[in-house]
Amino acid sequence: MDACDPETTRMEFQLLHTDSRSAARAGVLSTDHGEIRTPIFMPVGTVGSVKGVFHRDLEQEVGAQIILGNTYHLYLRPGTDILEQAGGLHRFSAWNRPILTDSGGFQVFSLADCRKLAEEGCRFHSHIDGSAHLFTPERVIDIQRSIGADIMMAFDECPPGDAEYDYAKKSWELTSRWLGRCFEQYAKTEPKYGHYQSLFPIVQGCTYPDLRARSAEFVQQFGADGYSIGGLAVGEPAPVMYEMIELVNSILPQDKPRYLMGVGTPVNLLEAIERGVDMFDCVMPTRNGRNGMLFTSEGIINIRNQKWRDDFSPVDPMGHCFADTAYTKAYLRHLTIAGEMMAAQIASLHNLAFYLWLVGEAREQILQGTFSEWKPVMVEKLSRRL
Ligand code: PRF
Repeated sequence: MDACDPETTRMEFQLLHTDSRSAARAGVLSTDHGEIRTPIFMPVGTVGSVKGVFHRDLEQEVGAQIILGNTYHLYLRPGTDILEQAGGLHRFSAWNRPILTDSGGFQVFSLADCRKLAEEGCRFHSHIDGSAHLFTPERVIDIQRSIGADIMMAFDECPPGDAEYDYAKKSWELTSRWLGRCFEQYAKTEPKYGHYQSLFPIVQGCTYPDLRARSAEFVQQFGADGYSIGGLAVGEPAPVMYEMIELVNSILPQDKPRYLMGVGTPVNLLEAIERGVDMFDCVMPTRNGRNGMLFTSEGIINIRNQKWRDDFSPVDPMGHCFADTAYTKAYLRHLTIAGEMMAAQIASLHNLAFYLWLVGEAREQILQGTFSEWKPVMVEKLSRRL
């Protein structure tokens, strides 16, 4: 779907049901590239590809409704000129469902060399060839316009989980000033490919409740289509992360989607859904999958373990993609230990299909009114090591 009039379309979020015993919600987010049923997990396709998984399988086996791209990576390679010539990332990568892009700040801090943070933005050297670049709030909006993401992220700084209060406060203040500049640039610029692009602010504030609360209030002045929660799962204990999510979601508007960035384990997802989060992304299902970690509804499997050597049962008899029943654990273990590409593909497909099943099942339980009975049973199972 390409030719939509940006004047007349806008992203809509329909809240279908809120759980009576928790803050869990089920909804539908409408974009020009299709609907997203929330809660949802978004597979990470950093450079425009979810590693090792065909788009066909993402759609048909995994049931992915939206995927993620990264401003930092796509700007460095292939570059905005190629993306624009191709007609945007949807066309370039032949993915016709929604795309969300992260704004680059987080990746600059985790990947690039010689970062220099200042009021204007962030100077860095490419992790690929060492070349010098400057990201400013204006620039990352322009780049995301060139990518053509359905959902764009504001430019933020994500401090480490153990940041001191003074640093956390200064960082949040800078992120807040950058947010104003992001929305100014957003208002000044148009979508390039005819479909509507929304811009989500990112709530920061580390683990300091007063900063988190101020951030959750501050971001609302822009009347955005949705809100992201950043700065979590960066080294703080999980209960502290849950506390921050609960606090932030008690302040953010009820009628807009909330996206928890870069989280997490299957248990993290259920705990956050219970506290009112609607959207997630994480490299865990693909990255850990490539290392032989499989997430299942009965617990976590390390497929490299000796115990699977002669286990000829299916990879996951309860699984939701073809690879789960087509192959045995013994075969997948063999491929993993032999370092075969196919092992990474099978594990990635399995883990993504499992994550999408998990959020889809959570959604069903919310709609049926049974989420609060289902969730603790699931959490206990998901925490097991098989
Ligand atoms: N900011 C941005 N992207 C992110 C994060 C953040 O705080 C996180 C933190 N979990 C993951 N990805 N822009």
